[in-house]
Amino acid sequence: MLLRRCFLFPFSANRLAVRRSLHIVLHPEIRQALQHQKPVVALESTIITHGMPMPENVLTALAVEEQVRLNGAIPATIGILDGRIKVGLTREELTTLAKKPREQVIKCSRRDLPFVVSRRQSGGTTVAATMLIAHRVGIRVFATGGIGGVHREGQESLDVSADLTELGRTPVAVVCSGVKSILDIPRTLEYLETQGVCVASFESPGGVFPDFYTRDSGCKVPYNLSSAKEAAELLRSWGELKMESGLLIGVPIPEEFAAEKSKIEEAIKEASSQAKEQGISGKDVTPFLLAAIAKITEGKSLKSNIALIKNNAKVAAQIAASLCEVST
Ligand code: PSU
Ligand code: MN
Repeated sequence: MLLRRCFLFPFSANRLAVRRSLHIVLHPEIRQALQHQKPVVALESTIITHGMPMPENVLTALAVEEQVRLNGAIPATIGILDGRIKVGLTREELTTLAKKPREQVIKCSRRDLPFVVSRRQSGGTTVAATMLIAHRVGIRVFATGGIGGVHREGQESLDVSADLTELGRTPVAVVCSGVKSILDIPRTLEYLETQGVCVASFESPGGVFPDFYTRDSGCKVPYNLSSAKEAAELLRSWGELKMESGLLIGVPIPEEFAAEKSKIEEAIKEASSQAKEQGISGKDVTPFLLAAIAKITEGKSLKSNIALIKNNAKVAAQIAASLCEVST
């Protein structure tokens, strides 16, 4: 597939010199792509280290990268190996990270980065950490499954994902299937509004926001994008305005993989009460709930998870490519 160059890309001035940063190692393909202003899509690695079991994690990560390439962009999976922050993990590195015993791999959000680097540890980067690193090297588009949010009863526990504050302060466009229905979606959207994050749905008439496993969270967002081109126009204006906050694009899960709302709700309730009983807290909550829901639904939720992230990678690549003009 012919890769396109960005001629009118509003960030090209920034991108002419690929930004160098201590502790960050760019894969040569990514360095070249950024130097030549080709479309690049960042991908996170917590989904590999903490979000899915083996071997689905590796297979999904590779399938997601393939989707990005098939749709005209270059994938840059971000993760940490022995204290080095890698942008563009190779297949071998990705497999090494996935195969490490869980206790040796840290789930790295913004706050965890300096510690993990100082101890030369390895880790999967969350949406927050991946955004931060992507921005450091000049990548503007990032695809994932779902972002973290305000947890149910978060108004009591203050369990609010650092992904939301990162979206408020880092200019990266995150393409996802909205906010997981294990979270409090209305409060998450309120919080994003407070943080000044522009939130839009994608090909979801009426601006209905997706909720990860199903297409309709029952919540509306103010804007809907009806094509990758429209999304690219939004990104262009966002760049021209030099917004210092992120952008969130919610793509509903493909119809054929969507879960039945009542069944998934039941599984979520069951998983949440298991978490409470077992005293799961802090950063362990999300991985625990994802694994418990997969078990309760006998793997169905995992299938939905894989389908939606592949679809998001496709949309993100099309948006990144659409920001560029065909080279002649
Ligand atoms: N959604 C998934 N799988 C995941 C995550 C989200 O289906 O692994 C990860 C993402 O990396 C996200 C993180 O950034 O969980 C949020 O965790 P927390 O709520 O602890 O911030
Ligand atoms: Mn949390």
